[in-house]
Amino acid sequence: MTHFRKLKLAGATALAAMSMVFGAGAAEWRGWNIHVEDYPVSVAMESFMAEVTEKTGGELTGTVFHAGVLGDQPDAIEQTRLGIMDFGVFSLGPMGQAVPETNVVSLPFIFSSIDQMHRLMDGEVGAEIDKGLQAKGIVALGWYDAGARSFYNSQKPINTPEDVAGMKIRVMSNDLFVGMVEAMGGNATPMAFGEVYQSLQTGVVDGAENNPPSYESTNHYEVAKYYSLSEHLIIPECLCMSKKTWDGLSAEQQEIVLAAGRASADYQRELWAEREQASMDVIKAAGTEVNTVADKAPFQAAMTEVYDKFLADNPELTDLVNMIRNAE
Ligand code: BDP
Repeated sequence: MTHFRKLKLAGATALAAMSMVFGAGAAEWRGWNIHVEDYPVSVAMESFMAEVTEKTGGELTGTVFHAGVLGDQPDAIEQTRLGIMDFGVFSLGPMGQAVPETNVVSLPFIFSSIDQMHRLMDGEVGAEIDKGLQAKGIVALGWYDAGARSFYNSQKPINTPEDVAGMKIRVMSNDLFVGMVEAMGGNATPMAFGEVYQSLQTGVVDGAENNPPSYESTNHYEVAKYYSLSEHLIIPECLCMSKKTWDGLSAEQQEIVLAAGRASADYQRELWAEREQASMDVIKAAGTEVNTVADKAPFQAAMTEVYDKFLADNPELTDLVNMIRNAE
């Protein structure tokens, strides 16, 4: 027997022994993350995994892969549904295709504030969306903060919807965001997050939209120096687990995992608040021209057609939309 073959056999025996000790669910979890390592989402995901490992006495272990090295978000969502990926933090923005309920939080200006978003996501609205996710093979363990998204571009400050007209704007992959930009007269280009920097730099797009930490952590401010606080989207993010992985856990493990997910969401929200401030400081120091959109009403008015089309296409989601719109 060759040395190599002996080694392989020894490895296989060790694996078999491990699965006898730990059962079938003993494989290392793989966690998907699009952000760089020091981002609030990333730090909270690490703390989630560490707590799960600690509280299960090492029964459940895993690795978080940061910076999108495991691929783009739409693919990662599919892989999580299939159980190829065990968990990940996803913006609900690009989830609409797979899970229609998530689209309600991608409607522009649907939440009146970040606090309202948290309150509703931690209550009935979050529960409804979790139901939709579960039907598609995903369990929501906690809702993370992603602040509010605003426009940035390389041309000029935006103060009115007319300022967006004629601009090429990158959006996340979801028809709702295409409709949103088109309703202002702009041209929307759905594109992966990782491609935006170069597209801004080479003029493939004039602008994009995101929250301050993402605008800063991706260095987009270097190539699009006008940041206009339109705050048109407040989209929560989900610490999501594959239902396949979840179903393979014991009741006791599920309890630990859920508690760790909730705790990591609380932690992430704290980190988020700090990072938002720090990011604003970084971009201002770098010479970004930041302007507040004094009157958001014309932007909101321009969204009427987006809502009309959405409700016509998804009548079954009317109650969920109204639950948010009528909330205090
Ligand atoms: C960031 C979200 C991330 C999205 C990204 C984007 O945290 O999940 O992929 O925006 O614009 O704010 O694609």
